[in-house]
Amino acid sequence: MKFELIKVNTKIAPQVALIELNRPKELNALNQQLMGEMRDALAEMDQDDKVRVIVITGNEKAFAAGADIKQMAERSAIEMDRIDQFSTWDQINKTKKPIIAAVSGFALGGGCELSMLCDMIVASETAKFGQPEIKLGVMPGAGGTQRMTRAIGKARAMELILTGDMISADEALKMGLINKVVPVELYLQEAINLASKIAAMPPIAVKMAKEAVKKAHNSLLDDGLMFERKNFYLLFNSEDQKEGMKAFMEKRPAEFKGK
Ligand code: DAK
Repeated sequence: MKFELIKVNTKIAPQVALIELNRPKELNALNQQLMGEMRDALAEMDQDDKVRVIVITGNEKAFAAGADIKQMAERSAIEMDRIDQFSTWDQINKTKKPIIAAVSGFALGGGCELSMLCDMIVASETAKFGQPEIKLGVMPGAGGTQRMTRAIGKARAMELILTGDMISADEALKMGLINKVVPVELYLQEAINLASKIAAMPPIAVKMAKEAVKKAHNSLLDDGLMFERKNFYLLFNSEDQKEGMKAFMEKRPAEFKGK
């Protein structure tokens, strides 16, 4: 398969595949094309007997700075619903093989949500996690309110989601959001090492164990995701969303009016 916005290496280590987000100038902002390519690559790897574990990474500066604000700034709730990017995220979430996020730099908004959708997160000391959507007049829409709350608890998730503050890799580790923190020059190799360890395990048991761990919270998660999704769409009918995203593009502080 030919990809433009991701790079794929199915032989980064024996039975380990790597997907590298490749929009460096935009800090790997997740536009529709990139997410579509990721969905297709993961679907193919899930069917490929030579791949047992997948690592998703960005670059040193950014794992991903969020969904592409420029692409969604002018959209209405109805357009968002018609485009239905959630079906792409849902497909990605159905990947049966383990996925490890190797995160350095910014993992914000949709980028943080993508890392949390992965099964494990290995971070560099420079990684920063956050859900800054509130500053744009919206809220997390791709699982952030649900997965973060389950990972770090209500009080801390509430604070991060309502303030839009970022946390460091060390803080994320203490909170239980991520698995490991290593120096920046090692984060990708460390993620590949973890992937290789899992790739050496019996693949059917790995698949079933992953499925069972996800089941531990998924029934409630599905309801929560639907609820989050509805509220996220609704916000695209607000003036504050238009102002928040416009202000980002014009590089000025937003003036919210509560409308
Ligand atoms: N979208 C589009 N462009 C972005 C971007 C983003 N999220 N983040 C950065 N960029 C672009 C910048 O506009 C800039 O482009 P130029 O001005 O050079 O053309 C370039 O990347 C470099 O960024 P900066 O110049 O801003 O770099 P700095 O180092 O100064 O700052 C930063 C880095 C990460 C602090 C800053 O770029 C920033 O605040 N970025 C926005 C972070 C953010 O608010 N993220 C949340 C976005 S909302 C959905 C699924 C998911 C979502 C929504 C829907 N569905 C399935 C429907 C998720 C929503 C979000 O993530």
